[in-house]
Amino acid sequence: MSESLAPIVLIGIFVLAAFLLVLPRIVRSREASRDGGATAAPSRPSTPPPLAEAAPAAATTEVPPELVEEIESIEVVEEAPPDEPPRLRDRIGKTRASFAGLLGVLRRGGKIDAAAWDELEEALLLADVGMTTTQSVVDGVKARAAAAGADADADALPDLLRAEITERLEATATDRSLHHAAEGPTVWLMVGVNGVGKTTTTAKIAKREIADGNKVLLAAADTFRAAAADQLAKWADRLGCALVRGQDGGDPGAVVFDAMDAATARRTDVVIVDTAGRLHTKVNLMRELEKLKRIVERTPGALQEVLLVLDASTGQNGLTQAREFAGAVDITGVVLTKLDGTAKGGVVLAIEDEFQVPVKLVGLGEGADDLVPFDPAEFAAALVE
Ligand SMILES: Nc1nc2c(ncn2[C@@H]2O[C@H](COP(=O)(O)OP(=O)(O)OP(=O)(O)O)[C@@H](O)[C@H]2O)c(=O)[nH]1
Ligand SMILES: [Mg+2]
Repeated sequence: MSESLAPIVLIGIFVLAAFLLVLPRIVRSREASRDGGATAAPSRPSTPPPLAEAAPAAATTEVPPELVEEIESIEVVEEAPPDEPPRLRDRIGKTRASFAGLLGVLRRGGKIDAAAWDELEEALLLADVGMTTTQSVVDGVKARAAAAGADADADALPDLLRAEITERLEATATDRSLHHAAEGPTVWLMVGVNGVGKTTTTAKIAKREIADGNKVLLAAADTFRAAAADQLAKWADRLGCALVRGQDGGDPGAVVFDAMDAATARRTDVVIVDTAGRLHTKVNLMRELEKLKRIVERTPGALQEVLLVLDASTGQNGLTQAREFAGAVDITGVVLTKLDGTAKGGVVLAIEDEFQVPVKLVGLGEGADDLVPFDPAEFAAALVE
C-alpha cells in the first residue's frame, strides 16, 4: 500500500466502526416509534398495564368485509367545536312548534279560506307576537295573497308569511351590528330589569370582541346587588380581559368614571358597562342610567350602544319593560335572551313593531358562545320551514 493511501484507508475503517456502533441504536429507536414508544420507555418494575392498553397492538386477523361495511355505515354525530356559535334554527324549537300546527293544516292543500286565516292568526298569537302586530302581519300576508291571485293556494302561505316577516323586520333596520367609535374607546351600556341576562350577555359580547382582536374592559356598574361584581369578575378572569369595579353599595357613576379613565390610559377598544337591574325604586333606576350615560358622554363619540336586554320568555311583559327603559334612555338596540327555552319568540316582531329599535343579538343558552346576531331572514325561515 502506498503511503498516500494509508490515511484514506484509516478514515474508512474509522467510519465503518462508528456505523456498526450506532446501528443497533437506530434499529431500537425505529421499533420504539412503531410501538408508540413502549420499547423506549424506561423499564419499570412490573406494574401491569391498564386493561385497555393490554390488548395486542397489531391485529393479525383480517376484519370481515361485512363488519367494515357496518362500521362505515354508522353515522358519526360530530360535536361542534366549543367555539362554534349555535344555530338559531336548532335552538328555537319551542317557538317553531307554535307554527308547526299551522303548517300542518296548510299542507292539507286547497285554497286559502277563512279557516286558514284563523289558523295563521292563532299561530302568531301562540308565539306571543301580540294582538296588534298579529293583526298587522295577517293583513300583510292577505295583501300578498291578493297580489299573488285572489284564490292563492294554501300551500303558498308559508312563503308569503316568511316574506312578510322578513320584510317587516328588515324595514326596522338593515344594519344590526354593534357600532364602534371612529376613534378612542367604544362604550356599550347594558340595561334591563333584574335576571334578564345582562351580565351573561356582557360576557358573551366581550368574548366575541376579544375573538375579533379587540381589547376589552368590563365595568361592573351593578354595585347594588351583592356579588354582582364578583359574577362579572369571574367572567373577566375566564375571558382574560380587564375589569373595573367599585365598592359594594358604592356609586356606579364612579365605576364608569374610572372605567373611562382606564380605557383611555390602556388604549382599550371596547368598554362594556354592566348595570344594575333593580334599585329601591324604578325612578332611581332610570335616573341612575341617565347619570351613567352622561358620564360616558363626557368622552365625545364613545357611547355607541345602549342595549336593552330582554328575556324572551317573559313574552309580552318584555314590551312593558321596554317602554319604561325607552322613556328614560335612548335605546339603540335590543338583545333578546333565552330564546332557546321559550315558545314566545314571536315577541321579536312586537318589539320592533312598537319601538322601531332593532333586535341586534339573541341569546340561545347560558354558555359564552350562545349568542348570535339576529338575522330576520334566518328567523323567518326557521319559523315557517
Ligand atoms: N337559557 C338561557 N339562559 C340564559 C341566557 N342568558 C342568560 N341566561 C341565564 O339567566 C340567568 C340570569 O342571568 P344574569 O346574566 O345573571 O342576569 P342579569 O340581568 O345580569 O341579572 P341581575 O344582575 O340580577 O340584574 C343566569 O342563570 C344565566 O345563565 C340565554 O340566552 N339562555
Ligand atoms: Mg347582572
